[in-house]
Amino acid sequence: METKVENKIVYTEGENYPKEYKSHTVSDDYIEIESSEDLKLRIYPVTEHIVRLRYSVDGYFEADFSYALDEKFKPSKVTYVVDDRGSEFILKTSKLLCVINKQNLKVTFKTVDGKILCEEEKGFHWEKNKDYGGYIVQNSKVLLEGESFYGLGDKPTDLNLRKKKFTNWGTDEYGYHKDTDPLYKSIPIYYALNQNGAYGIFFDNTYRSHFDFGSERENVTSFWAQGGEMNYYFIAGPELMDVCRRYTELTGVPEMPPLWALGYQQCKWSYYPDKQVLAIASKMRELKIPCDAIYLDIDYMDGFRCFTWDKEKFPDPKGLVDNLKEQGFNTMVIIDPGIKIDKNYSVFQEGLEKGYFCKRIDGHNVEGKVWPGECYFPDFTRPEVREWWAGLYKGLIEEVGVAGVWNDMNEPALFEVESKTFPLDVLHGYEGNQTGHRKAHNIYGMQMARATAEGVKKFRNGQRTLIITRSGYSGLQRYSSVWTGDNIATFEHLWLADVQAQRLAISGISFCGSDIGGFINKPTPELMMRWIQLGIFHPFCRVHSSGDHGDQEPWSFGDECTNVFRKFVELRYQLLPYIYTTFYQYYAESTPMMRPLVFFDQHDIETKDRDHEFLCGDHILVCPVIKEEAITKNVYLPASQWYNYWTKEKLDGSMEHKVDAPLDQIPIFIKAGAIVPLYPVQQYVGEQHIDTVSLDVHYKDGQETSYFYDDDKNGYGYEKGEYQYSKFELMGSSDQLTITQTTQGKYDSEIKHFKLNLIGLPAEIVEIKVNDSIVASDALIPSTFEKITISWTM
Ligand code: MIG
Repeated sequence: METKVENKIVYTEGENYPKEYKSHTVSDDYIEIESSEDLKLRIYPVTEHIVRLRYSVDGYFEADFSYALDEKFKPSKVTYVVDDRGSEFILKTSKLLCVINKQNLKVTFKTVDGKILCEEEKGFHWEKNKDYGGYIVQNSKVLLEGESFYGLGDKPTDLNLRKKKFTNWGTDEYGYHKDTDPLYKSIPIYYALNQNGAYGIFFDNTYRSHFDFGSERENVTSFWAQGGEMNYYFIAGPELMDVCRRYTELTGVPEMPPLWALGYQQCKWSYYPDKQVLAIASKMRELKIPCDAIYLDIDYMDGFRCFTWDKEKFPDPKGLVDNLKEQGFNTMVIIDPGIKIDKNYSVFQEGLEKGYFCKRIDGHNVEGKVWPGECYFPDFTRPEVREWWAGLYKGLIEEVGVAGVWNDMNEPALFEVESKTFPLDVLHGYEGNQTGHRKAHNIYGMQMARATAEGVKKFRNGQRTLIITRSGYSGLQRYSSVWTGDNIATFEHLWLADVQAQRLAISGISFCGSDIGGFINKPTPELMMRWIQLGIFHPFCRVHSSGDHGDQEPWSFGDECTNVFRKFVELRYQLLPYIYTTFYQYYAESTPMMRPLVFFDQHDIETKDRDHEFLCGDHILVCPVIKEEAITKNVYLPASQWYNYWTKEKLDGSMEHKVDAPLDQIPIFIKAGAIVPLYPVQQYVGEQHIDTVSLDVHYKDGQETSYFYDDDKNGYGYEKGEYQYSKFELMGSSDQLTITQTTQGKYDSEIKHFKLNLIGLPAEIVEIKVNDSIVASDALIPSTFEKITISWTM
């Protein structure tokens, strides 16, 4: 049998299957089952909801190491039972059953009340890999009637993955389009939803891997990899949101970003010289388009040598960065992995002397052409190399004052070779478990981002930073935010940006965004307006473009666009406390910041294939307009009641509505009962001393919970409890509305007042009481109230 792999044909000897059960042992951590041909299956109950399965074909398990798992994740002590039922074993936790058929070791996952979540078709099987040694490890499951699938990171396609097939192999895809595969990132978590609930499968294998959701065979879902172990986590729901939280707990969350990193960011390939950067900055301020960061792409460097400056274009980097800082702009710079081969370049010299570059199997450094010309590439899978790399940031961060770093080309991408990346015989240290590029390729980018994050943080003097990466593997979110790479200025790409961001968020990577307006080609003014309207609801909000088609600043598309652009960026700045709170929930509770409708209500079958609308945080439903010339939109509102953000009209959920969507609006709905915290508009974070936050209170006949998080927005005190996390319980009836507040944390917030903005009350207010004293209806409310009562008569 031949399988096309990497860039040649791999020869295998056909499929093999486990034979019948021979023996088993049960230990605290796992049950190990051996079959008659020495195959071993270990099942680890990781938590009550998660079991991990590992198979060894030859009876020998590799060292147990994963870059994906968060060090902070501690498996809980699971008390599990193994029931020997003669023809099968049943492994039980309090939330999940795992049934192993003794005849063929096939595994069925069930809910505790015995409903099938996932059943094996061929189950685990393998083929010998005659070219590389080892095995092609495979697993196939029965695809259930009506089952839908989600996840897999940045795949540019419909939200529901049913009937599609994918490969994970980090690839630089300039100008990708719908269904291009593979793409930059490799995030092997998928979700399945069927009549009996939802579950997730995290296939923690970094080799080139594949997922098929009924594409090759209609009734089969399978995943396989070109090497390594069959090693996966089965994550029980029953709710998709719970599966997502559990996956995110396994693979981790980022630190809190500085609040400015949630502001609007301006980028282009490239702004230079320094005067141009300053001109862009002053134009932002002059036109009053709020902005917090400006990016320097590769041209700031001296001949694309990382950690250097082009002396002509940027004679005084510190002067420039300081100047920008005074105007409220943070400077971000790009750093690529390729180090120019140049004996007069100290980074190259040092890397070479210390043997830090990736070597091929015969001992030569791997050489590849990228922007600087021929380069060598640091092996970021070695801790000492990461430490060295981290140290290289001293100049940029500590001396020049750069605020954060953008890592690009870290698939790793190479020019002029068919594979677009390293040859497969490159070796990697892999934390002391030396291995080849086949295994290390997909994690190279995330280890670069990790080294970068560690370095930048070290030189930030206790201030938070922003890191952004193009490539990475599961768990990359612990180190960095991401963007979706080289997209194109078309309406189809606007939709892709929408879906990719939702997909990334449910794949553990909430801190994401697209190049607003499109990287390649110039957007029409209409497309630019529609894109910023979506972009402000993505946690990472940046305009970027390739620069070879003219300008892409907000004012480059005529006055109408400038004004609409400003309007939406202003909305973003008003929403900052809401988005920051949502980020905190991601950080503290592992919830995705964006939720596809099916993650909001999986019991509503209408949501299964909807991929335009999504929830941003708990309460804001965003329905971007992604069709050219559309001025209305059919939106599906899930169960609940929703306020049209623009008209304040209240609409029923569980149905479609046709709503207006003129060029200066996109449909946005706020969940009834929600309390949304808002800032005044600022030109940049910290421009104003804000002591009053507005609360948009949306009346509901019933109960709803909202949150508001605050801390110092730039330091690490929050890790020690210096934050304020307020919970608002709203309770509405036909004649009154009460809001109670409880607060966690010990931060003395500068927010002293709330200003209530009451939306949708059934009648005119008669009285407002704060903690039992009557106040004027427009009074500022102390930010530490216990209870507010608003009453009226019908
Ligand atoms: O080969 O640094 O995706 O955002 O502007 C192109 C130049 C390299 C690709 C990135 C893009 C960036 C560009 N880079």
